[in-house]
Amino acid sequence: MPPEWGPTVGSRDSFAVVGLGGAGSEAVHDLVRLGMPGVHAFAVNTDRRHLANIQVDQRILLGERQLRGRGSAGDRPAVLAAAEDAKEELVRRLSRFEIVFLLAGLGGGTGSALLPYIARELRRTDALPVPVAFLPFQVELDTNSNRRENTTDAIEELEGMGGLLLALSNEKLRRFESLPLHHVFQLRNTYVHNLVTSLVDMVEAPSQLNVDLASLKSHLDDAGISTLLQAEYHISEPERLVQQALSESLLDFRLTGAPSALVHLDGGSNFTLRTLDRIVRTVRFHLGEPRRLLLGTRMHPEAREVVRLTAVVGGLRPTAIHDAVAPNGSKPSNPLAPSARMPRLESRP
Ligand SMILES: Nc1nc2c(ncn2[C@@H]2O[C@H](COP(=O)(O)OP(=O)(O)OP(=O)(O)O)[C@@H](O)[C@H]2O)c(=O)[nH]1
Ligand SMILES: [Mg+2]
Repeated sequence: MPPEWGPTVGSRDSFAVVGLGGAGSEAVHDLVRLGMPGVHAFAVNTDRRHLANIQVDQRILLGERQLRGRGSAGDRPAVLAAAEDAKEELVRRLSRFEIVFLLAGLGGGTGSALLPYIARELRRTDALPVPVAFLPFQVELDTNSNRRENTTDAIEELEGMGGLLLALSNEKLRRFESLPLHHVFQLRNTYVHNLVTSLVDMVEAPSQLNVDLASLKSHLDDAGISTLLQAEYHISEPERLVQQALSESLLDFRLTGAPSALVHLDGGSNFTLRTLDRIVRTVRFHLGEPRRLLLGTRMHPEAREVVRLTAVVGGLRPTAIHDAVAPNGSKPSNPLAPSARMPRLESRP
């Protein structure tokens, strides 16, 4: 257990991160290593040996009867059957949290089955599930029809549910292609860590203009498919802050003509109304006049050079993530993620 590990917050346990299958569990392992105070970590897998090496609070082995603890080798229906057997137990353990981040690499059997399955079951409870899907490399999809089918089935089910859906395509990691692969996955996991901790901070810490869990949930109810964006930038360039959140994202998304946004800003005593205006104006410009904009701020008593923006942007096209796994050549361009620049991937202090 890492030294940063703190007690869970509040009377009801507040937050959980749950790794599903191999890639999802490895991602949660990294998140824990980067420090998630107050966040409970789980790993769920059909592969006993893989599960044993993951550093989390609780490990859950599924499908011993069907799969004998050896993983599913891409057999999504077998994992769905195993999940059905364990449904009550899974829901009982996970529904006591306010927000449950569910992480999985799509394409294999375990993560592709469990991500939509558990998200759907949690949506029937008071917990807010936040699926985080890692989309396979194009070559995996082009050369393996089972991986493609598992991926598209999972995405279709997730998009059909609406709500928050964070999809990160491995293809976007090609901008780091000269680095070792494990390092690239670590960079991506650092990016996910920033997203998770931003959302947790946004709903948890008291603010001047408050965005709490209830307002987040009611915003999501009406927003269709939504994504989460996060950036930090120097206070002197508020426009760059917004541009960075939108254009340097590793997430896959495309907007409809009528998006909505919940924007939360975290700054210091030197954060002025003029800075706020410039940020809001830039958000409105980039989102093409959102039909709804909810604003939250938290200003710390000391001056801060850096402003942090966390945004939940709704109104994504249901086919947006599909596009990310479309066969080569049939991909439309992403109007809001054109940048090939290096994103800032360092963890926040
Ligand atoms: N090992 C690993 N794979 C990743 C990672 N990120 C994305 N992937 C992708 O995750 C996809 C799913 O692989 P796994 O997670 O191993 O599959 P699984 O969910 O355990 O499913 P089965 O092993 O088939 O039961 C693959 O297409 C990988 O390309 C990562 O950080 N580590
Ligand atoms: Mg596996």
